[in-house]
Amino acid sequence: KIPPVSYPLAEEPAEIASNISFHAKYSPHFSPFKFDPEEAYFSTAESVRDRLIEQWNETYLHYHKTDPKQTYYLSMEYLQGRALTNAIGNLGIGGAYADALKKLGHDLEEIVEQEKDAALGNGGLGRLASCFLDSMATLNLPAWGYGLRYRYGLFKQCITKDGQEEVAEDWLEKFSPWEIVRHDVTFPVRFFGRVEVNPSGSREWIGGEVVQALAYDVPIPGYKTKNTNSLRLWEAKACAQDFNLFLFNDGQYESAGELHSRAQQICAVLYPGDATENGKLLRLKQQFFLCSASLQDIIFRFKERKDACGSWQWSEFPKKVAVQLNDTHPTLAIPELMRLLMDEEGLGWDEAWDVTTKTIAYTNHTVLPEALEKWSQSVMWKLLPRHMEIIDEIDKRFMAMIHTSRTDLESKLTSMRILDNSPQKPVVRMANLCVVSSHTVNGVAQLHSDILKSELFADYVSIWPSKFQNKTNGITPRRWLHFCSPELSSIINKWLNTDRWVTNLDLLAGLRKFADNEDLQSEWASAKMANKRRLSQYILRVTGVTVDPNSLFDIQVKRIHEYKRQLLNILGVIYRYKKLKEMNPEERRKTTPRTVMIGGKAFATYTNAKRIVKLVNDVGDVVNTDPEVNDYLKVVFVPNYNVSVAEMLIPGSELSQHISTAGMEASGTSNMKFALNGCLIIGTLDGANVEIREEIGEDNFFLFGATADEVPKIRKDRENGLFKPDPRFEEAKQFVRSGAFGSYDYSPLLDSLEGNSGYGRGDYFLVGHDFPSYMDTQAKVDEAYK
Ligand code: 26R
Repeated sequence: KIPPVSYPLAEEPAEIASNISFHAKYSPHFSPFKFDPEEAYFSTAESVRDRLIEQWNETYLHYHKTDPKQTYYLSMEYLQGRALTNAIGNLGIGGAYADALKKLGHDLEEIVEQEKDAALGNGGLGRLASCFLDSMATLNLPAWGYGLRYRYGLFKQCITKDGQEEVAEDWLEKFSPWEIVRHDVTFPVRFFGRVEVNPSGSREWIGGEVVQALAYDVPIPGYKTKNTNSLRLWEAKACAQDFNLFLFNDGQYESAGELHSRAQQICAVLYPGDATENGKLLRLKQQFFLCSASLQDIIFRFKERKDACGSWQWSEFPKKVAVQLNDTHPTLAIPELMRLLMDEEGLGWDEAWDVTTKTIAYTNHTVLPEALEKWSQSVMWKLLPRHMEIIDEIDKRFMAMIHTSRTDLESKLTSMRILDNSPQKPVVRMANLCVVSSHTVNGVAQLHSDILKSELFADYVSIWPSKFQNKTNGITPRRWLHFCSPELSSIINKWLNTDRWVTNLDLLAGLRKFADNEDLQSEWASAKMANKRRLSQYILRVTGVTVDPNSLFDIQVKRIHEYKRQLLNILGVIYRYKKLKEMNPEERRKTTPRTVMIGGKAFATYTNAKRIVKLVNDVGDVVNTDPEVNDYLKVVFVPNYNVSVAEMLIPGSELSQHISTAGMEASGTSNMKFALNGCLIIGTLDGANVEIREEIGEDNFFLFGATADEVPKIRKDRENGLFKPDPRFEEAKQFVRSGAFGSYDYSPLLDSLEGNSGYGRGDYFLVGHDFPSYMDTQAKVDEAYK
């Protein structure tokens, strides 16, 4: 037990300032006697962390005493972004810290910019995980996140004359003040090896290589509550015994440290490329590492709490533990929980299965076939022999159940099974394993959940009708309005006469009755203008392009993907540019000036996505330097889109584009962030757009394009040669082919929009089909803006 210690937490700016100075002096990170913005950031963060630690320990003790059912969110990704503004905002001490820093000669706004984004995720799925953590803490839910502490998170995107270049981003270069290493929380995680049958008949997984999982905890403070949850990130470490001193002293330095460097590889990077066999194996190791360490920790905590109150049974486990799988990436939690219960705790199959299925739930985040995980059975047998035995048994029992009680489904069994034993490449279908082993399966927006039931998981619905549910995604209103647009936030406070909307967004409906009030409108417009000016300055700083805050700010930011159709956006811009060129000056003056901003990262090996990035940049270079049109159109590629850039862009937006091919975007979450910031949407009926449109009203949503149920017929018609392209679409493509945007060869990209079928052809994403209705709808946007 730690001897009681009291550490007065400062409330007054003067005390806070001295607290910050204390950290600068006694926990220095740089040479003494300097207190530049960077040192000021670290000292400020440490001073904030002191407060979090108090609340955090109290929260843990509270959970420990009250032993509530606890949720564990298992995710390979967290896109946390920066933590400082969020922490002081949630603690309600933002003003005091700003004043304290002023006393120390610094400006809080500049200090928070010193922090590097924690980008341990790729996009929507990772940011959703981080938003959930924030909201669960705010709702006082006992909920922890588990993830991996990647040494290198998402790459930094640099734009060169060749387009996107990926550069490693060292978020831990100088240390993160928001993580605390728990040297006492370690678990062994095994790979490879073999299964041995003990004389008693029980099975044991032995041999292979063992690495240690070491816990790093990140505090997750709730808003205006003491509740502070944890995000526990695992790091892989080898032990001292794994270092071969003999080899080292023999001069064989690399071999001596081989086990150490193998352990280090596990958490080296977020999403290691899986084009090679090595890459696939490493990704699978990462997934198992997360699952095994987290479940050992969960079981340890369950037993600790149970042992404290006498005798207990394993059937109580699902009453205390809920494990939510963020997509199929942590699927191995299923066989790992089965293994721990049977091989380590001595339960029989039926009992272990009952506990496992009552504990585990699965969220699906995509219907794109290329994103549905399938792992080679041979790789799995090699890396995880005991888990493959268990998966094999789950598969067998599932088949037996169909044969005995659902003979009507026997003809579907080959595709419903967990194992795909096709001779060319036997694989494990992770989504099927999740569906069979989880008590609930959810999609992330109503339309997406409906598609799961009618397509991807249709065959299972009659077996378990109530297993399939919808949980429409959400976002934290703290980060995505209250903190990123303090101007708009205080206007809302003023008109609602409360700030309770920050934790209860339904209250925003109270603004409706003031919608026509001119004072509210002008206050609102001036907040928007302030945010547009701030954004303009940012754009100038990072791109050198001057944009006019009086033009319509039109933004599309998300990962670059053909289904998200940034190509539709830029082809529309290209057509607009061509028409502007053809106009006389007087005609141009009648148009609505627009600044089109597009940002997002392309996966390093996704060639067409990279071509889209290059095209947007090339179009920008031509348009922005064309004196005839650049008062009426600017095209900006916003480099290195990440959480912090989003916090700058979204408050300054007036129109945002969510224009995926209907049925392909599971939910989208930036659509919610834009809408929350009073931005109108141009979009398709896809993902959560459907529900947002119902909420914000049809007049705030510029709808266009095919609907999800029309898409299959449109594709079929095209295959049958029935597609008649709109002349505007042909003109836009032809303009690019003519070399108007430089000599780069865009034909592979444009060719993907041509022909009636074929790989990389036939316009699978319906850009050509939706182009005319997109252009007509953009014309309505221009009129509305006037
Ligand atoms: C395993 C690998 C191939 C892989 C596939 C897919 C890795 C990562 C992904 C990311 C996917 C699953 C993703 O990010 N999906 C997004 O989830 C968001 C949160 O639910 C949705 O808003 C968004 O529509 C969806 O694309």
